[in-house]
Amino acid sequence: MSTQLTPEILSTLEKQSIEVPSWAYGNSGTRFKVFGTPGTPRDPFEKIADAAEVNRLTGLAPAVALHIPWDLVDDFSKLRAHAEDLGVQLGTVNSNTFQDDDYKFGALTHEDAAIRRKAIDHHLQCVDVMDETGSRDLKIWLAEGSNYPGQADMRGRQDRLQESLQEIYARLSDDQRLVLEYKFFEPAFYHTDVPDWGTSYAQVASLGEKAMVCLDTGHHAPGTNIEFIVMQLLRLGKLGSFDFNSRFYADDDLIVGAADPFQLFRILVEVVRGDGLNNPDVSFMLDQCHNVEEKIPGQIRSVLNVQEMTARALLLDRDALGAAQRSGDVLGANAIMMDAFYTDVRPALAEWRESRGLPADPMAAYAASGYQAKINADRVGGAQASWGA
Ligand code: PSV
Ligand code: MN
Ligand code: MN
Repeated sequence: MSTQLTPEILSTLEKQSIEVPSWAYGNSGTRFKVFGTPGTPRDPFEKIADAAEVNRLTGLAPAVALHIPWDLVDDFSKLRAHAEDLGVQLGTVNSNTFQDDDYKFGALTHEDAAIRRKAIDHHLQCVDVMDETGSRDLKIWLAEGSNYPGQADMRGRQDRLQESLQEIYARLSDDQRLVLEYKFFEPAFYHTDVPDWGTSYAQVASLGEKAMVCLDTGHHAPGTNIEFIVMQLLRLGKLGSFDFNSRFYADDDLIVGAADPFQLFRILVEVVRGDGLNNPDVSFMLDQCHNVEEKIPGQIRSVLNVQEMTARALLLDRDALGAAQRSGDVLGANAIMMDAFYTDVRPALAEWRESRGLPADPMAAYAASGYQAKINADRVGGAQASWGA
C-alpha cells in the first residue's frame, strides 16, 4: 500500500459520507430544453435504487436527500424500508415553495397571511415526512424576492420570514434540525430575501441551536472567497450543511470539483481546519443536476471528486504551514498549500478502495456492471422523473 496516505488519513477518509440528491437521478435541463434519457427513474423508489448503486460502488454515499412534493409517496415507511434494504438511508428533506402560483410574490415572506399559512403548513408537512423517514434535517431554500426597486418592503419581509421560521422551528423534535440555504439571486433579480450567509445566520441565530446555515457552493457572486465563509460559519458553530456543486457562471449545478478543483480544495482545507470533517453537525450533500451526461456516473464522479480533494486537504502539512505563517514566509506558506493541492492521490485511493473490497475504479465498475442496460430495458413506460416533477 502506498505510504502517501497515512493510516490516520485513511481512517479519516473511511468515515466520510456524502448525501446525494434524489433529483440528480431525474431528468433535468435548462429553461430551453429538458433532455430525456433512457433508464431514468419513474418514481422515488427507482431514484433510491440508483442512489444505492452509487453507494455500492464507492462506499461514500449512504444517504439520499428527498424533495417534497417531488418525492411524495403514500407510505414513507415503505420507501424507508426500500432504502434500508439497499443499504442506504433517507436523508435531508427539502421543501418546495417555488412551483405554485400562490407563491408568485413570496411564501414565508408573503404579505398575505393566508399564503404564509399555506407555506408554513407545507414545511410542517415536511417535518411529518421527516418523522416517518427518520430524517434529521429540513432544508429550506426560498425562491423569494423582488425584481424592481420599490416592488417590495424588504424590511417587512425579513420580519415575516422570522415569524414563519419560528413556527416551523417550534415543530422540530429535539433531534431534528432546520438548515436555511442562501442564494444571492434567481429567480428574483433585484433582491432576494435570503441572499447571503449573513442573512441566513441572522435568521437562524435567533431561532436557536437546532437552526443552522446551508452553504451551497454555487450560490455566490463570482470571485467570492467561499472558503472564508466556510471558516467563519464553522467558527460560529453555524455551518449545518454543504450543497456541493460547481459553476462557471451562475447556479450551474455542475459536478462538484469540475469547474474549479482548487476552490474545492481550499474549501476542504478550511473544513479540516475548523473540525468540520466527519462532524455530524456539518452535513456534506450534493446539489447537482446532470443535464447532458449520464446521471449515475455523474454522481459517482462527484463523490469521488469530494473524496480526492478531501485526501489532498488532509495531506496539507499544517505544522510547516503554521511555521511559515508565523515567520511571515509568504511564498513558503503558499508553496506548502500548492504542494498538497498538486499531489495526485488517485492511484493511492484506488489501491485503498481495493483493499476494502470496493472497485479500484468505480466509474469503470459501473460501466461494466450492466446496471445501466438493465434499467434502460426495465424502465419503459410511465413518466420519467424530472427536476420539478
Ligand atoms: C435552487 O437554487 C436550488 O438549486 C437550491 O440550491 C436548492 O438547494 C435546490 O434548488 C433544491 O431545491
Ligand atoms: Mn442547493
Ligand atoms: Mn441552487
